[in-house]
Amino acid sequence: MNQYDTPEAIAARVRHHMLCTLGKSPDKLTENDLYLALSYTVRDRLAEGMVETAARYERTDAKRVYYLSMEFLIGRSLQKNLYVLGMYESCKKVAKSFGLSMEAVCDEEPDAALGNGGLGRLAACYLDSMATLALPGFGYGIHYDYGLFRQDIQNGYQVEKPDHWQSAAGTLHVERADQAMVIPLYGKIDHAEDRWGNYNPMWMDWNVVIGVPYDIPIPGYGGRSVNYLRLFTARPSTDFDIKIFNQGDYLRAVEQKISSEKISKILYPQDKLYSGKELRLTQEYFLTACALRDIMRGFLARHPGRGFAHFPDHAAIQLNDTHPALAVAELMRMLVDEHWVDWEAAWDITTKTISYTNHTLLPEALEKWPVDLMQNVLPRHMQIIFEINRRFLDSVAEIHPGDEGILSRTSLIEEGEEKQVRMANLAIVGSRRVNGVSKLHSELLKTRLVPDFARLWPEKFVNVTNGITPRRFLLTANPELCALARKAVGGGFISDMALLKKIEPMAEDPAFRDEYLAIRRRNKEKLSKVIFEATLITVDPDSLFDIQAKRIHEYKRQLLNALAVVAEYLAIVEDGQVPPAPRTCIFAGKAAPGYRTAKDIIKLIHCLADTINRDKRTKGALRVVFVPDFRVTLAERMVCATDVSEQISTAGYEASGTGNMKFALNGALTLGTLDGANIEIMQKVGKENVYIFGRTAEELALMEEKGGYHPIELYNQDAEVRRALDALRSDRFNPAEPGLLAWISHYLLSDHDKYFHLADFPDYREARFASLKDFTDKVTWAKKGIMNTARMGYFSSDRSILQYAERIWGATLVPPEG
Ligand code: 26Q
Repeated sequence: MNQYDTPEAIAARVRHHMLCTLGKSPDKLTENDLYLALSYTVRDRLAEGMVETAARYERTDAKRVYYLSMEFLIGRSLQKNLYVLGMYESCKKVAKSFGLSMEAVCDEEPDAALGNGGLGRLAACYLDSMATLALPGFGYGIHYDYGLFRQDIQNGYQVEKPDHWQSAAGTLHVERADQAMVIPLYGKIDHAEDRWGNYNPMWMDWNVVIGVPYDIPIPGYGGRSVNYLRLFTARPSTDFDIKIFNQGDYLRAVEQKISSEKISKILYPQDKLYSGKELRLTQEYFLTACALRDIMRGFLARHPGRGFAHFPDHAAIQLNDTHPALAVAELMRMLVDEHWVDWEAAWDITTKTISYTNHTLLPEALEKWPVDLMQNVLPRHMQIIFEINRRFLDSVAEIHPGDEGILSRTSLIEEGEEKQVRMANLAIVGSRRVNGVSKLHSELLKTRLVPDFARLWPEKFVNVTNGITPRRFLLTANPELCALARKAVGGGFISDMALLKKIEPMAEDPAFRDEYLAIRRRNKEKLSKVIFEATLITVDPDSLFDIQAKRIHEYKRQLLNALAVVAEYLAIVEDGQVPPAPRTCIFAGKAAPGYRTAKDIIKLIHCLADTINRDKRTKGALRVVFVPDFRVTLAERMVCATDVSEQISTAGYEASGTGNMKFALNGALTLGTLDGANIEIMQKVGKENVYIFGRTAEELALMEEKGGYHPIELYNQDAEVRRALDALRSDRFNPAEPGLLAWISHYLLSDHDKYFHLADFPDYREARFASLKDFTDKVTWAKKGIMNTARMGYFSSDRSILQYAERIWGATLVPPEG
């Protein structure tokens, strides 16, 4: 036991922080007081761990991994950190001694929502795993003032509200003002020559932004290793301002102050169609430049005089999608312009250091920046990208003489009316490894998205299937299930999820099954309360909880789910069918603010909920709810309370999915297509423990080739499809607003529905019915759930990180001795 472990010791630290940090009497405290005092207590513990860990990494001189990401979707920290440090149970007692409930105390913390969805949450899971494995790995990101918008619902529509998360989360980070960074932007190139007459361009007359680091400690399980996430806030440069002030240009000085502070003001929502926003480009450069300066400073401090050729032995830089892909040009610029490394050597260093993870195959989601814009914001980088491209295309032309097609396809520059920089091509050319995030995705990446590059460099392309951290999505989200598993097989599975396999035989133990179901039932009850508080809708915890929670997007096909709900409703009220068990259809997710169809889908779900929940005939049979403001904390409450997990994207579109893993780990049965990681989940947990339906990616491609997709035929053939679509057109779900839902049948009956909703509909309906029937048999249901939990070990982010370390980074673990 150390000074942080016992309730008495923790209470003493709490009293100390009440008095000395918060300046309040420690005798009487509110939930918020205790939340803050405990957060400071944890921060003390983590600060010690961080110093100890840094010294260990220093001693071993191990290779460091730098994870560059525009997004880190962290969620809440206090409760998770207490679980990770083994302090939660003691804190519960402390809270009780003050007359407070620990859950209410944790509820004081706002989510740190510095991300949009899967990509940002993956980054957070990977930080957790790197710390748990004692891998010297550090996150670099932006310390946004405003995270992802909060979602309010008004009249069934999404309304975005600002998320000023820092106002209530003040104890998370450690400011490092002494390590601030000077970042140039804009300016021009002076095409000068050096004294030997060589071309020697100089980037001049730039503006300056200061990057101030804020470190968020990331404890590994048990707290022995504590890494950190370094987030940068943009500040105006006062030196520079003073110069302008002295020149008397007061307004310009103030203007510049405002524009530099804008850079870390807000996280950009992931929009369907993204058009080149200058502020976003400055954000991407700001992150990249701050990170690379920090990395370089560390390298030079630790290896003075070592020579840059050794840089790749000491640093691996991972690009989380193309958002930080400017790192390729920035590292080249630093080496060539600032450290006088010649171009070939600099290129060798760069392409041994940087690697790139792709997260999407959607062509419209590939990042491109207008050359004119980049020239203006980053004139020297634009020059460097042109030079990289010139040399790269020369090498391609040598391998494929006379093949103009391959040159235009692989060029870093897209020609046309407006020239654009293709960030994926820049990232691929500048990387040591390129990886997809599931087996299927990595295959499609090579065969469909960038086949030319895959042929040029077959060994560059690798797969690392995504994973999730059990510390948050099992230990914190489902402590009761953890306790049950621990009782049965010991606690090792929190840091070695493969050990969960050992609970497999427990599926045959009636007492274990009963307890498994009882835990699920209590979690569903808690979720029901959350749902009621948010929506005033009562749901029955004994009904099947069927949940689709993820960003709203056409390819994820919330519409397919909604259409099945309509069909099931009509079967009840028109045909008098009595379903084998009651089903509660739960939806949650945010739509990008500019994504019209996604917002209309949210409205549709509310229309269905209003009509169906009000209809007495559906009582005890069907319920529909949309839970607003999906975020990490809501995910934690949902994944442990789900019977059926909807993973129904059009095959070939969901790169991996990670929500699918969170639900399955907690024993929900996947109702899904053969897409992304669903395929691997099915292989691991067994076909008999999932509900798979729908066309494969290959079948869909073939259909497109041979005559295309004609949903009207399905409408004519299938009476249920017909009835559901006709009902949506009839205004029965929107009596107050005629015509409101007519778009749906147009959409779904169009040959241009890229997501083939109706093609999979009959099969989907059957799979839904099969799951509902199985649900009535509690023994079967419990067995299937237990098998899911037992066999999901592979999807731990610890496994993913070990594969990154081996296949991509060449990094080793640095565990504490003893
Ligand atoms: C781009 C430009 C400007 C503004 C925003 C963006 C932007 C932001 C976020 C583009 C994309 C994203 C996020 C993408 C994402 O979350 N992809 C998901 O990544 C997961 C982790 O690999 C996968 O599991 C999901 O399948 C994939 O959809």
